[in-house]
Amino acid sequence: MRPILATEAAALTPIAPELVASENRRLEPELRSDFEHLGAQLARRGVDIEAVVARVRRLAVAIPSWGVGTGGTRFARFPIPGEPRDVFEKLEDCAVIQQLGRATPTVSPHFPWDRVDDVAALRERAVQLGLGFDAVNSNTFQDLPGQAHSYKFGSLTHAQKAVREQAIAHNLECIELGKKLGSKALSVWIADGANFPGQQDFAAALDRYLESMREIVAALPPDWRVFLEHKLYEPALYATVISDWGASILCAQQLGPQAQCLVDLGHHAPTVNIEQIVARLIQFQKLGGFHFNDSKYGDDDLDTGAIDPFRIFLVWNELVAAELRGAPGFDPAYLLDQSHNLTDPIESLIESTVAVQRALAQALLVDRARLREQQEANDALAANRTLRAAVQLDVEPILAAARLRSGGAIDPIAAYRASGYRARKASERPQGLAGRSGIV
Ligand code: LRH
Ligand code: MN
Repeated sequence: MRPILATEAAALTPIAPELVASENRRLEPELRSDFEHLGAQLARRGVDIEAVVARVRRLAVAIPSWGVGTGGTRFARFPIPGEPRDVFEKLEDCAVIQQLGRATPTVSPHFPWDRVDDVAALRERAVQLGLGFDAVNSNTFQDLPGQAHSYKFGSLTHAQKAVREQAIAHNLECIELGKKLGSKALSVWIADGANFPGQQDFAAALDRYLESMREIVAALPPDWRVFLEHKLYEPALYATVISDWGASILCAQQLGPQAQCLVDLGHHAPTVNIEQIVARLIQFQKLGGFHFNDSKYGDDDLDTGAIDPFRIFLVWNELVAAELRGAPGFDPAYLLDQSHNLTDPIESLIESTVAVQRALAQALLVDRARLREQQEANDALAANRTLRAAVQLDVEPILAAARLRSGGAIDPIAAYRASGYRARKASERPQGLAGRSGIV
């Protein structure tokens, strides 16, 4: 590997380590007393706070490369100063999130948005920044300039074979890119569906999906997985081919052990019981992973935990229960998938990672022996109280201690704002050139 330039050395820890250390020195005395207090409270409940901290420190959440640029809606996008203009700058911003939060060691790339000429240089840059690559995302929901066939009427399920072959070839190319980057999974979300009753033969479309996915699964290295991501609607507004967990698990079972289901929290109707879907997917060894975010109405891609933190706790309650009982084949991938229209994406991704850690810590505090007794005794109220008791404790000292012990910031948002990183990037990354690096 060639010697690291001075500028790169500085970029390796995007924020001056001394700044983080001085911020921590300011906050540590308070954290220590809060931690001891919580430790005593938990000890009375028979919970070892150190074990909870250790488990939280082992959690790794992948950052979506498309999440560090500002997102938008069909109405508008409001870029902010210093937006990343290419995947190398996206990695730099992801390194800030990892430096301060110490829970996001990998980035999930999206192709062709993150396409580069020199993939080895991209991997080397990530290594220099202390990052790796998680699942690679294919994209057959947009047409590229000069593309032979349009995806207007679908991709892997399109009625015309030539379009399906083009989409399959793109997914195979993503696998090759992922192999060069050290990924171990391909994530496939397709927009395929219909806007009118009668427009699509539901069974024929699903048959074409399976036929195309079989070619993609056949190209996977033996230690890879493919994640099938279901979504109720949008952009298809009448019927989506892979619309729900039912369609997804049926296809994953048809496609074999390397095919698993990915649960994007925003891809369900508002009233759907997502934690029960998670329990089902675990039971049938088809839970591949998550795209965490939050929503009130549709696929709003809001910050995880910003709208309904209890819902993500209920999901983690199922995940922790599965982990503790040693559920067979249980190895979900955890990723964020968000679109940041009004906030600094780095702050939102830091805060959203903490929201995932918080849900894990709370789920680890559930008194499961007592809960099981109450469930078997049909004592509904007591069982619900036992579950809710876990979210009524302030677990922030556990999360801050986990960050501190992993070399991060006790208060990552305060450290980020004190660093002036965004202002520095605003001068380094002229606004005019701010590319459309996010979702719009
Ligand atoms: C689709 C989706 C999918 C990504 C895209 C960026 O709504 O959740 O996971 O490919 O967002
Ligand atoms: Mn998603």
